[in-house]
Amino acid sequence: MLRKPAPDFERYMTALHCKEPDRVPLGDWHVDQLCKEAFLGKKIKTLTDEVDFWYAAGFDYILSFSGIPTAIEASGGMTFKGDTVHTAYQQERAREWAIEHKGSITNWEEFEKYQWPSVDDFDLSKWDIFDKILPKGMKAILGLGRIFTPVWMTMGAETFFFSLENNEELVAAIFDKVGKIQLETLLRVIEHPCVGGVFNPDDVAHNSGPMINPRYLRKYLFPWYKKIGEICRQKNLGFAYHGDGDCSEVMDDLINCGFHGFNPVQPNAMDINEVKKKWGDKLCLIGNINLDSTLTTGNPEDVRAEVYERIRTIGPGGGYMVASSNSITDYVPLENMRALIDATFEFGQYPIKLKEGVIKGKIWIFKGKPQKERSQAAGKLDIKAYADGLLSNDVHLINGIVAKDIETGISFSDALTNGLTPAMALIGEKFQNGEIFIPEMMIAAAVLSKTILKFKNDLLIHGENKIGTVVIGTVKGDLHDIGKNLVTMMTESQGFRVFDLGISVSPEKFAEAVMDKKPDILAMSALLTTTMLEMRKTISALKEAGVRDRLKIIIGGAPVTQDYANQIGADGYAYDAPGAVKKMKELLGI
Ligand code: B1M
Repeated sequence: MLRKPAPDFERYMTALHCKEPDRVPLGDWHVDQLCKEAFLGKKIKTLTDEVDFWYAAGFDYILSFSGIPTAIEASGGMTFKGDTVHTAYQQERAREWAIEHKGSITNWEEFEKYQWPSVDDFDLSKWDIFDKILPKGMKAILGLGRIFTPVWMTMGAETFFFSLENNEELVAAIFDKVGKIQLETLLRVIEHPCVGGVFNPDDVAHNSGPMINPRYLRKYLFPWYKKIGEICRQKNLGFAYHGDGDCSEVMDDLINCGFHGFNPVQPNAMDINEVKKKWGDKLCLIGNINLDSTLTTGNPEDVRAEVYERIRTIGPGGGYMVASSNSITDYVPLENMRALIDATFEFGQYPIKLKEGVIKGKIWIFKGKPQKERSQAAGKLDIKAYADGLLSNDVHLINGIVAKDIETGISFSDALTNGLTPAMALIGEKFQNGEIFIPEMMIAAAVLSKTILKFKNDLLIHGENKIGTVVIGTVKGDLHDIGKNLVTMMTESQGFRVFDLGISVSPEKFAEAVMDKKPDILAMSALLTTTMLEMRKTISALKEAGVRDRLKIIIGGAPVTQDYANQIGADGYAYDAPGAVKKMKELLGI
């Protein structure tokens, strides 16, 4: 659609202040380079080209980053390049990701040696250029504030989670370093008159809730956000937060930090109508146009209908911006991105008086989160004591409890089956209920593995073996591995032999591993809508190799559903790690 762009940063600020501007603004923070170039019909080589995109697309701002990048973007040593994957733009691309198990700082020695950047190391010259070239009405938003993400990525996810329990001072010291550098960058950049706001993308949650206990976020992270928030408020700058997943538990904290806006209200993790009711008078909601389905597997009519519906329900009264539920990725087709922009202009004029059901299309409606698996913690041993022992992160303590039971004549096999296993299931329930978080789950699973290792000889003496073999991996093109690692640890800790193929595993590699390791179960994890398709391809590869019927296949990951498992002919699906182990046992009749 041809329309004359008329950027007006006041429109953005009015929406951020939860009031009605002239129309609902666009609110995305990241648009993939391929999408921008396809939209413009030219390569983006200069800052002027970059500004051209944001202007032509109809944004009231340009968003650009300065400060410490995430480890994944940092220069030197921290990234892997993977297999190429398809995009929606007739191009293949290699994905990059942070090294999975070990980061650059895992101990004090590495901390001391680490070359921390100073604000003077950052090239901030682009802000001078933005001062000169931004079109009338347009402002720049500083993408900053990633503090949580660089901290955990610099340490590596597992080291970070374990360090919260074992080496909290090191975690605190890294937060302090990163926070200071980001704050100094903020102070330097906001001297530029072109800057109208600050945007802070720093995921702290996943589909089930916060990744770590919010008490750590309150101690180490939110004080930094608060400092940045206070500066933004003093200088009349907009301040918005991007956090995937279910952030319900920390929404009040975010408001208290001074954020005006919350993005992306991930549709399968939070119900935007509920979020609007609870926090909509204090936080402008930005996003919710579904990247899991509508924007990626839907067509332009679906996108148009979903934008209409969100503007109809969330737009009235102000405090809403249309945006994707994460970012415009290279697997969002151009026509769907265009549909999002066009529909925002078409339906977003205030006052909004849109009628229900006028625009037809397949739209996402929140129907509650999938049912969590319930397990029965039962047995003759003191399950609670076992669970407390596992959670204590003290291998000697739990070994002592098990040894005491063995002294009374119980075999280790019994202790494992009727004590440790249900204790781990109980811990799984606590995780599902949000009573404990990823670090505690990982620690308990690791302690259990060590305990099994300690008593392994006893198991061998009694002629027992692993209860089954599992090959697991994250599918091709997908680098997300925290959930997959959790499934691996839980599965191992429950007595399975697990071969973890890592991330970005191609169908061919899965098939080879199946022929080589002869597992009872193949477990695949995917976190992206586009990579989910690799699960179907893997099943086809197994069929071609003639080994599909030798094993059971289980799939999972944030966008995966039972329906999808049925569609592609997998034998099982699980919502989370405890559910995955339960499903594996069920499939093997254990
Ligand atoms: Co990404 N990311 N990310 N990301 N990221 C998601 C997954 C996303 C859902 C966020 C959103 O929509 N708002 C979205 C995907 C949307 C979609 O396509 N449907 C997304 C996107 C878009 C992207 C990029 C494209 C962003 C960009 O570049 N524009 C990019 C893609 C990179 C790539 O993979 N090629 C990207 C990058 C990244 C980081 C590198 C920054 C980082 C990953 C680092 C790493 O894993 N080493 C990251 C993170 C951290 C996330 C979120 C915030 C958290 C994921 C996580 O680790 N959760 C995520 C948002 C979210 O999940 N709501 C998001 C913790 C973990 C314990 O949960 O992995 O879900 P999860 O595992 C769960 C269950 O899913 C289940 O068990 C676990 C819990 O017990 N489970 C299984 C997992 N595997 C299973 C297997 C099973 C059974 C259950 O059986 C075999």
